[in-house]
Amino acid sequence: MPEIIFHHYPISPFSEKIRLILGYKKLSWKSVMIPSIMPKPDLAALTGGYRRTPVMQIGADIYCDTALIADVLERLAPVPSLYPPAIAGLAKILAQWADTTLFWTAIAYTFQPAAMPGILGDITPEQMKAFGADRAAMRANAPRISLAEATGQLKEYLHRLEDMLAGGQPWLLGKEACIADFSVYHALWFIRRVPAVAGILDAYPTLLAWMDSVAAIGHGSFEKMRSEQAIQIAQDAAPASADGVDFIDTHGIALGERVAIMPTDYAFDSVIGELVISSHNQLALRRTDERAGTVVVHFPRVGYQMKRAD
Ligand SMILES: N[C@@H](CCC(=O)N[C@@H](CS)C(=O)NCC(=O)O)C(=O)O
Repeated sequence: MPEIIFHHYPISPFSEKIRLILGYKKLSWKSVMIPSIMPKPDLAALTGGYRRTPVMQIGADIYCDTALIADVLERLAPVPSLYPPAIAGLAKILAQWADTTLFWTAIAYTFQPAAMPGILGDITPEQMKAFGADRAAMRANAPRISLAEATGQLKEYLHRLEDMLAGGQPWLLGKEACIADFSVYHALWFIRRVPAVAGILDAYPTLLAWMDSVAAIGHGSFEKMRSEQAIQIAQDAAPASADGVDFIDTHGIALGERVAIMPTDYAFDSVIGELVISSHNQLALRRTDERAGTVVVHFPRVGYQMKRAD
């Protein structure tokens, strides 16, 4: 098993999704703490500018976005599977809804004025202000729903999720856990950890019991690693070979051309390098960094956009 280096911070919901998947697959991993707001110079040395959280590193390969990180963990440790064959398509589609619609509804609900002090832990008003400014810049002009809409929509989503468990099944899609359990869980985890807003979940006891089962999975075993050491590991390693990976060209861009890749939804920081993978579900580019050396930065297809870099 290669060394799994996970770059994250404690209160990040998407990080909690992957920490639990690491636990589900009983993996050992290295934990590198990253800042929750910009600047993130050590993370940028590895990613080339992608700033979102979390990021997974294996040697000189850097994996952005939890959808792709989950796929890589599935490849490294196929059992137990995140994508049981009979429900794989449905699981991925439900996970994508949870990582976008449900997540942003949960965020809009949780960041209400009365809850502010409990959300980010023990921080000063200046730090709170800096956090707000950072997220406003990251989200650019992305629309944000009002608290009234978030409350009503969240209750309806919670009701639907509670209905999914009504037949007595242990996991959202049946007898086996799958990627959707982890994606739905992390958005609700963010609400539950803030006492001023957690009460909204009390009306859904079956959902709360399911949340307890997901939480009981734990985070696997991990040790702390310093970011400088993670950069040194990248510098000392060579990226994995991309030979034999399927090439699917939907952009009219050949392997080896210089490209810029960035998210389609928010945090539009582009990463520039030479295209090395353009497969059915992944895009990856190679770049050379002063501190990290030559690294390959991987992104999922879904949720990302690529352009030729001029
Ligand atoms: N689609 C991304 C979303 C990641 C995301 O939005 N993460 C939040 C934290 S939970 C983030 O990046 N916030 C800004 C930051 O950490 O700088 C994924 O699945 O990894």
